[in-house]
Amino acid sequence: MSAPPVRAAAGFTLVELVIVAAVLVPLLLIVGTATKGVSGAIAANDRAAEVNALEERALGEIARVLHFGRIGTLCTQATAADVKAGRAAAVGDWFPMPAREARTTMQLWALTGAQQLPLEPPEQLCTLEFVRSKKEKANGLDDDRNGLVDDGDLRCTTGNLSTKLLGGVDLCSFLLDTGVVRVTLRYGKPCPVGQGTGVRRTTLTHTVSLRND
Ligand SMILES: [Ca+2]
Ligand SMILES: [Ca+2]
Repeated sequence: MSAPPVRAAAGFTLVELVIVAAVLVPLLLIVGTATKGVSGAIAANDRAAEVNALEERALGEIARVLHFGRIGTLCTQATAADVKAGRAAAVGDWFPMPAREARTTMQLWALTGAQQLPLEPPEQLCTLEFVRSKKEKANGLDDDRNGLVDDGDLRCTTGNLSTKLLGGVDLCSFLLDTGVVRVTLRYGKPCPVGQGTGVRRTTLTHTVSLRND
């Protein structure tokens, strides 16, 4: 009696294995790249597992505004120190954002709007800003006793629409440095029931390149 065909015993021929590999390897590469992108975007220092959809959405919106934003239009709001240094006429005025200085407000024109007219870029003015809670003063104290000092919200205004991206923020920093903006956000949330008391803080960092025009 002759031996059964090798193909039946092996299950797959070499040619079939090559075809399967040719299909699977690119798929695995795509999945790997996507995973790397997400983990690179969200560098949470201590509570990575707790970064939920809300925080991801906030970072996603910041990235979208910055990614489509024009670096040449980037401004920040003047503080008393800026006025004293002669950079702006009054506190609160928008002026070109200085490099390598941590700021809590940022405004720029970005291609995030809806296309209204043919050939007209869908540009709109976008503002990202830390807005301190009405119950808090900038005094280094937790005035409203929620466990966070001088805390507030990160808000985003695009066109006429203003939305709260993240609450319980006690550190918000936008730093311009050679074509990129580094965003650092620290926020706190009450500990989940049964997991201790007080507030848990998470710090998110994100670096986005801007369009160079
Ligand atoms: Ca507080
Ligand atoms: Ca305070």
